[in-house]
Amino acid sequence: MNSARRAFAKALAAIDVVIEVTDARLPGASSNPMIEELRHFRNRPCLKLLNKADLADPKATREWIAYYNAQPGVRAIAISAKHPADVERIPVLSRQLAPHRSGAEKPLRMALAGIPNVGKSTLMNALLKRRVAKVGDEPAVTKSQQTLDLGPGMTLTDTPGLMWPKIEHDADGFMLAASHAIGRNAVIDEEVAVNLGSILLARYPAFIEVRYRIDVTGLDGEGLLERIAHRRGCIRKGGGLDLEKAANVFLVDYRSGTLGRITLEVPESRQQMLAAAESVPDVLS
Ligand SMILES: Nc1nc2c(ncn2[C@@H]2O[C@H](COP(=O)(O)OP(=O)(O)OP(=O)(O)O)[C@@H](O)[C@H]2O)c(=O)[nH]1
Ligand SMILES: [Mg+2]
Repeated sequence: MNSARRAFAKALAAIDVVIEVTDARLPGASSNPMIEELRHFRNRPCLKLLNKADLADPKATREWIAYYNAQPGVRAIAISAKHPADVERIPVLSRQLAPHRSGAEKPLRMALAGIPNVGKSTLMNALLKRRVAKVGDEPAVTKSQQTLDLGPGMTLTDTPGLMWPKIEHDADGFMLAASHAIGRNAVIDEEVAVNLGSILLARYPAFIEVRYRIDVTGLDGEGLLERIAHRRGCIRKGGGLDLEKAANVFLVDYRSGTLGRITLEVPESRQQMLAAAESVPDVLS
């Protein structure tokens, strides 16, 4: 990852617009602070894409778009890389962000950047209308940068997913793992599922009730996982509940959108999380 970070920092010198791809289901947690820092350092404008909007809660997405569009140098839109009409907006908006770049002499140079598994390569393929990059629902599919011409006077660079060295807040780590930006070996599925369970019980209890046909009254994340294990017959050979299997059922249902259109955080909940983290004395954190 370190070399990918260095390569990105270097590439940015010859990039006019940073197209930061985030996951619309967790826009704050899936924004890489390092990309933001490097972009400011080079003074480059940002087209912020909240991708996978087809899986996210439309109301929450509207709140995030308004929040980001209030930031200087940022233009934010929600898209699905799988919807061609959404994808077509990207070159047009990028041009508006760097109007000084035009013609063959000064092509508009765009780079897709973001954390792993948010859909950068899917977008690269959609923008070029052919399969030039490998995609897959796991982190670190793309291993190196590639730059291609995107019509006359425009180039586009796909970059490997970039994580930052230390995820500061556990809540972010859990959201990232639930959405598969962090690989399976880096986290324990059961813990991730319990955490996802508590978020969904608070934000979307009806989706859980409908999908698993259970009453969620009084349940916490752990209780929910046990109920899912019962419901889905996740039983170990010896007779106990197989919570790891239940976690997998639950995570697959969430990731595929089967549970419904879900967003794990909104600007307000993120501000609260950050404020609470700041108020913890250093010795306890
Ligand atoms: N539902 C939905 N799935 C998407 C969308 N965009 C991408 N995906 C899926 O997300 C997964 C990851 O896509 P990639 O394009 O490989 O992601 P990436 O950002 O290039 O990932 P790395 O190369 O690992 O950094 C794939 O399974 C895609 O099919 C979208 O807008 N909606
Ligand atoms: Mg990729």
